[in-house]
Amino acid sequence: MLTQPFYNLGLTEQELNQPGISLTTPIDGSHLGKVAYTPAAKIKTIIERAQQAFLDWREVPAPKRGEVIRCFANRLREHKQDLGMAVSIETGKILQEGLGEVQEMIDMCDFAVGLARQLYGLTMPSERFEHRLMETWHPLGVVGVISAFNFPVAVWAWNFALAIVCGNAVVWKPARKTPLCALVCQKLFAQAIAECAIEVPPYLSQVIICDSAARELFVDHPLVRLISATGSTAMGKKVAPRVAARLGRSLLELGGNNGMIVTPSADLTMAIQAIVFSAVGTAGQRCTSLRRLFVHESIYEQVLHALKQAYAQLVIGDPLQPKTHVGPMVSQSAYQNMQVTLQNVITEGGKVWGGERALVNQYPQAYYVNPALIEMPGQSSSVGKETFAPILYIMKYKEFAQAIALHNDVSQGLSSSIFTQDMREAEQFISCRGSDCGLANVNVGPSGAEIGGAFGGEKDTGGGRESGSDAWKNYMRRATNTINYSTTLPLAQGIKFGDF
Ligand code: UN1
Repeated sequence: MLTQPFYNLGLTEQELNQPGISLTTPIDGSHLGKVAYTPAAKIKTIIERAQQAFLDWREVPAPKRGEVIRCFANRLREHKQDLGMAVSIETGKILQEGLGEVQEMIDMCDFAVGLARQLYGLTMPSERFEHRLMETWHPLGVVGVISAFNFPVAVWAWNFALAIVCGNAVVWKPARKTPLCALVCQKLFAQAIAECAIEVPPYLSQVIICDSAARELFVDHPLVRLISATGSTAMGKKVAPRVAARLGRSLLELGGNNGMIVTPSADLTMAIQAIVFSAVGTAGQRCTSLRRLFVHESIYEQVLHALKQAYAQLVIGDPLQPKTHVGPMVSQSAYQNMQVTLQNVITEGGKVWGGERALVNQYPQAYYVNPALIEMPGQSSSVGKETFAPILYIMKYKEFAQAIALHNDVSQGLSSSIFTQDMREAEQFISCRGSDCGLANVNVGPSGAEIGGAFGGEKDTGGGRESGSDAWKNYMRRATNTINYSTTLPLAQGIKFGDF
């Protein structure tokens, strides 16, 4: 029963049978349940309740707020298997990756717990006698999280864990394809609150399932001080101007079109491993998936041959089976987009291996594909677009500088990597004249980032940074404080204004 993990995680029969959106699993197209849309008329109340929760929560000392996230992490550890399965079932990603996503949540919670004692501000020397200049960080308010289907829980957790320890309330709008994972996370958070000794205000964490009218009300509401949105560049371009129009903050994690350069000195065994995982993992439906491969002409044939051999060994099928490497695509339309791109690249001079639908007889209602390898004569217009599918374009280069120029010659700037043993090439790639992406890796593929670093990218990727490092600052407001402990009132810049 594919619904079992959701029941194990606390959803009830009634909650899975509301009038509303009908949900199916990409695994075999079978019905999972129905969930209700949040009525547009309720959005305002939900946000106002979140604001009330925030007003109480901001008074709780940050380390105590961290304890609640510690309790949540304990729930996640306990339910890792069921939640990992729920992720697999709702998205179609293989169980290893579903479990990986839950681990990513746990890691993020652990990070946030530590951070709860480290929300540091700087102290600067004041130019004035007996004055102190310093920064303090305060909670922001209501944080709105818009998450995508492909990471239905981990990316929310990046935002949620930080937002909560920073003293905010969170309203979460999950992708319409993956609301069940969001609802079970709410259950686990409720359990965490119940067993934690900290008093938590009601409505600190809420989920809304929106049609477009409700989404606009959410995005436009002035009490939602930050909108953190993950999804396509097209979505970001709709959301960001609305938030900007009310001078709200947005944090965007949008499309990627990630590249890898393989140079003559590369360890090819490692490179092939990395290429295959990054290109076909999550059926090519990660923001960080590898889509563009630039191989030096001297090793091009060797790399292509090795990739074809590796692709021939991929096991495509039920993502819950331990031997499967590639599960289904998320939907029929995702599959159709892939096919349109494949048609287009042929007219652009591409030579395509794979890409066909697989397992049609076994799963007539699901969309499994053979990942596609495409030799491209150059970076055509299709290569410049992000098709959310297991499509890998392979291109030759001669000069290293040309490879970097080609690599950067797309509108997106999320993740990138180089395989080389030449330290000059490696250092150049991560220097200011190298990759223009938010993530630039050496001898590591572009997908599968750890939570400890700041995650995000430039250009059409939207510029946001989430998860580790100092990304917590997105969820707080900074106050600069000048304190005078002298008995006089000297003005800054030495201005003389007279005595009164
Ligand atoms: C995404 O695809 O939206 O680095 C996020 C990775 C994962 C997160 C991907 N840790 O691939």
